[in-house]
Amino acid sequence: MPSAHVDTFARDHLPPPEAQPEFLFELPELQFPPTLNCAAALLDAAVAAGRGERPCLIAPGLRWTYRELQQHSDRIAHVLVHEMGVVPGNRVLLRGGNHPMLVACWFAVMKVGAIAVTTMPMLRAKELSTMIAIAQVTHALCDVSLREDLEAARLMAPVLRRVCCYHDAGPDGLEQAMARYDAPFMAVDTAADDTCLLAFTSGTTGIPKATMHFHRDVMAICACWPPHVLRASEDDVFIGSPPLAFTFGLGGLVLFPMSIGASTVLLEKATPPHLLDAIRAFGATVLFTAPTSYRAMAAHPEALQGTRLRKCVSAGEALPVATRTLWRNVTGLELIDGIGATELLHIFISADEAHARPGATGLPVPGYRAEVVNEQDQPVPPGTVGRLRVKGPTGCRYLRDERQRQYVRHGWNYTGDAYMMDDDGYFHYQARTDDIIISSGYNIAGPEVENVLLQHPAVAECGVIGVPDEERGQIVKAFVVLRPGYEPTADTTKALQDFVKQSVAPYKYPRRVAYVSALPRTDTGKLQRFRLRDLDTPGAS
Ligand code: 3UK
Repeated sequence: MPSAHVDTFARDHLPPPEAQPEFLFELPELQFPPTLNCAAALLDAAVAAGRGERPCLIAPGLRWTYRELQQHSDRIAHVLVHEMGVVPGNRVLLRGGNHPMLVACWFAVMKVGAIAVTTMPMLRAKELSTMIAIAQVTHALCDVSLREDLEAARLMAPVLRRVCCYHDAGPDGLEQAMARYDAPFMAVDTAADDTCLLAFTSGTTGIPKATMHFHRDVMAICACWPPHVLRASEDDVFIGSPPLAFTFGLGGLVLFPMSIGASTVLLEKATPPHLLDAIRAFGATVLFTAPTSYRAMAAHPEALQGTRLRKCVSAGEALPVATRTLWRNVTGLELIDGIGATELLHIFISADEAHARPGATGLPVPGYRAEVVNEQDQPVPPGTVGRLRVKGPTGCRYLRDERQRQYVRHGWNYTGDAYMMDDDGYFHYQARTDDIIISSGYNIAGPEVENVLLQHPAVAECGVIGVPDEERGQIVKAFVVLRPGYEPTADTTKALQDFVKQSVAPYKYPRRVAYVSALPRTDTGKLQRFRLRDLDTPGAS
């Protein structure tokens, strides 16, 4: 089926076929037609199926039905085509907090056959200009409150021709333009393998990488993890913290609820206190957030009493056993852990409430295969730590980037994680492959030591890394945020060290402990271990 792209930039910069992963479409629900537009499949089809009057997007002071979202998206699609000059295949940057208008813009970009490049609100001009240059972004839709950094980025990356702002009452604002159109917009008949989104990895070092995903990939993630593991229903109310620029958020807060006709609450501010309030205020039933956010919310048991929550999903980082236990004690709910990656679009190993095993991420999601292999790419026996590799209906395609050959080898996606599979086929996370600490010849996974420290009452949060040491190569160092009422004294350090020695092999105990008021984290909630390494100035505790 021919591509609908007039601008062939994405297709021209796909990785060469031999550098792409093998894709698996074994499940009957993964048989996609040659033409497929994910906005037609998720939005227009829902209205056509009679769901038009059902609630779809909810935000403070705002409630859109499926039909209202469709109307907004159609108007924006007309503006993109008739006023901004977007043609199929163009890259359209989206910039805004999690809000119904951002979702309407996203669906409009899908409908016109363009490619969405959704960006985190926190990004500044420098980072935006890098992304604009890599993705050759020609157009942008932006929340007016975040306009300045985008305008500054445009001076650095003039390929960006047109910017239009929403939440802007002025004559040039998107709302004024939308008011000029009220006809439906027929979605462009894109090929199932036309790229529809470029998602930048939350990589911590080097030039960011853009991962390419097709209309088919968006539908594939809706067909795998949600029906087989999450099993939510159309009456569920989704809520969560991940930004829509992070594919964890796009899937969990937009694609998955919409694929079953459910509704979703979008919050521009979703720190643990805001999230707690909103869960109650909106009667949310399905929650998506990161492990640290669960831990912070669990510290307020009173605020979690009597909510309607029934399913809670944790991803983005390893889920410590202590956090799983705490959440169960406070809410009675077993967390659904899942590992996903921007390269694979969403979750590929997970376990539902009934199959959860503390300490394990879970089993390969139906549609995916996973293996643990050694340095020679040979599968290792159960119980052995090695590198995780996966394949399924989605997989890594970096836009014009040599690092493709590191992530994809022999048709498999290598996620960069060290894992161990047990005798029952459950996958247990160890650490990022690069973060394994080697001290006096012992391999130590930082997260295992973190898991222990988190069980000590003095510890609110912690991060464990290896720091250089002349004698031992590396030694284990813990950065600890103390709970109120605890002091950063030598006695506390001794108590924490003894606590670790009593729980796991003593060689894993943190020989150094430093106290900090907060840990460095990305917009997606991940601990930035490289910044902890920078903090490790010689001479400091
Ligand atoms: C780590 C986990 C242990 C792991 C993501 C759900 O996190 C997402 O994508 P990113 O590209 O990062 C991928 C890396 O993050 N990770 C994520 N989840 C877990 N480690 N347990 C977990 N449950 O190192 C992985 O390689 O930012 C998560 C859905 C979509 C996503 N993009």
